[in-house]
Amino acid sequence: MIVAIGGIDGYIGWALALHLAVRGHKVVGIDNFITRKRVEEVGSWSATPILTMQERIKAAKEVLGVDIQFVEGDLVNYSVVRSFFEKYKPDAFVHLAEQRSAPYSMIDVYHAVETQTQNIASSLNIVYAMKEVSPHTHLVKMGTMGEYGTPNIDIPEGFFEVEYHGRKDYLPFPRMASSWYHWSKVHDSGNMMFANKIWGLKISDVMQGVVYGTRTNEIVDERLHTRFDFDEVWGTALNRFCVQTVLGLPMTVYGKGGQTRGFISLTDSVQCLRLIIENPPDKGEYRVFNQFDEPYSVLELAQKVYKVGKEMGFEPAIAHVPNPRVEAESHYYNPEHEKLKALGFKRTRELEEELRNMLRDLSRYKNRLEAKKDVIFPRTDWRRARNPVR
Ligand code: USQ
Repeated sequence: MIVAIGGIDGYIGWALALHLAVRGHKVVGIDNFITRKRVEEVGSWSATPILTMQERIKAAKEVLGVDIQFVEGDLVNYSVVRSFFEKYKPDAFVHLAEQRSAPYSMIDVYHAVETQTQNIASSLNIVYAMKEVSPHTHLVKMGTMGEYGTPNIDIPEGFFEVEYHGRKDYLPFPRMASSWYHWSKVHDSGNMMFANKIWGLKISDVMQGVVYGTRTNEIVDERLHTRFDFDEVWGTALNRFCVQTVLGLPMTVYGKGGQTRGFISLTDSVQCLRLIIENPPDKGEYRVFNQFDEPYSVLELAQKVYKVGKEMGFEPAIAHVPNPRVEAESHYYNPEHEKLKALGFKRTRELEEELRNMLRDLSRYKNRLEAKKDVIFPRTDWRRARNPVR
């Protein structure tokens, strides 16, 4: 298949490109390198040193024997998107090119507006370009489990049957997101559903949980590393806990740590995305997947890192710091996740094994982590936007 990856330079994008290329898919990526700039903006960098795109592509050829094509471009620019679709007419387009950090979107009004306008505009540009020049393309749109929030009932995969005042319907499950970033994905989901309804485009909307890990089966050489963020804005919970443990810093569990989320390893994330690509929807179908291995509370994860860290000779510690976010301390959480299993998804990495790999991999880059120690502790506060004057 010809698979296009929007955001190929990112954490999942690069790992997915290698995974698909090794399996014989023709991969073409597009990126404007904005994540590199935005991570620099908050004073950080990737824990793993990452090469330029040209060097990455060369390394993929030398190490894995695969060819990856690349176009530099911004998906917010419609003419760029349309030309891309006209040229490559991909069988699938995986949209991983949105601003993906909740804290980044909460910094101030500019970051909130930037997140929502860029995320929503890029997705709209893609569906318009598909409709105009490539209607056979299957759009795999990265959404987030955070769209649903934490309702006090089970969470279905996108839709549920509801009865109200004696009448029944099959409707989108309510979305109750918890950051401007997560809301941008909710708005996207509405737009994707509508694009499918009016033009019959094939769309898979992927509600993914928090991703963790430093490697996949294809990342077998230092030159093939994908990025790995750990600062308070770009790093996610479990990845940050491993970095904190390597640095001898306490793990920053926000509040009591009762917040529960679905988590998935990077290896399993790219496996799921491949299954979705290789099993496209029927013509005119819009489908929703909940993509995660297992739900864990934040405290449970910190305790796992503590246990594995201790076994490996680190001196882990857990700190309960005031929660900078507005979220429930503890709550019911039971999302369904059967559809990917029906496509053949089987979890490949056990959490403790993956934590061992992460702690080992990150220890090799301890100097890079030390150098950015100051940007690890949380400072972006949901209740207090920073001075918005530019
Ligand atoms: N948390 C801590 N300590 C930390 C960092 C986070 O306790 O040092 C807590 C947060 O308060 C939250 C949970 O861990 O309750 C998850 O936070 P996160 O930063 O790991 O993840 P989140 O902001 O939800 O966003 C990440 C990705 C986003 C993706 C989302 C999937 O950045 O792109 O959409 O995970 S989900 O969480 O399922 O919505």
